[in-house]
Amino acid sequence: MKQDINKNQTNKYTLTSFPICPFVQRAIITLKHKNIDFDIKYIDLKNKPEWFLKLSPLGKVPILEVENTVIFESAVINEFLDEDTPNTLLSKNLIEKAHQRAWIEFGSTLIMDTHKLILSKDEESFNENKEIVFNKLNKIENEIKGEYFSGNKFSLVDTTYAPLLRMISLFEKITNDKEYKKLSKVKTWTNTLLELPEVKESVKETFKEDFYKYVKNQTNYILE
Ligand SMILES: N[C@@H](CCC(=O)N[C@@H](CS)C(=O)NCC(=O)O)C(=O)O
Repeated sequence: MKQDINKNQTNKYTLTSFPICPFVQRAIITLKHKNIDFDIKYIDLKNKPEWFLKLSPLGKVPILEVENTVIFESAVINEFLDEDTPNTLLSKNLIEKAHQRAWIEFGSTLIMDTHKLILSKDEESFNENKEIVFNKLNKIENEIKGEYFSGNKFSLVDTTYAPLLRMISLFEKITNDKEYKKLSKVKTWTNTLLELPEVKESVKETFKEDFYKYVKNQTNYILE
């Protein structure tokens, strides 16, 4: 459930986005879930503006401008946003919090693996990349504790995996695979996350078409 309007917000946040980027979406989900007011700037990653290259040390989105500081790396942005506003989305129990952070890190790597899988150019590389992704999804399957990753409370772990699970859900070559079909908890978790308004609203209405177009520009294999 989304939190009430954040009345305690003092800082002004500006997020720089490339709309189909899962790392950006992860930050938007946190902002929207916590009802944090923010401005958004869109850039074209193929034609990065000078002002952006000056602000982003790695030339990557997302970046979050707050006061006169630039924060980069989506996991750090998320933790900052979470700490800068009430009602944390991480466990208050230190061990559980470390466990959540570890699985967030695991999710960040899996986003890259999944991106690679989706852009595989032929059957051989697709199968190799699929093994890596499915191996990790199987590990996640054994960690999911309930409706959300950590049980009945939405957390920063969910914000990390929602964009990744949405990407996977767009490709039948992945979802029709018999190994994927066995991942019952991952599938239920995906359905729960994709129904959340903050997850739906973290992308434009044209996301599916935009993402297919992005993929098609690089390979046809996964869409064949
Ligand atoms: N580790 C970074 C990854 C961000 C990332 O890879 N962003 C991609 C778009 S999804 C990007 O900006 N790529 C631009 C480039 O590499 O030139 C994070 O979590 O923020």
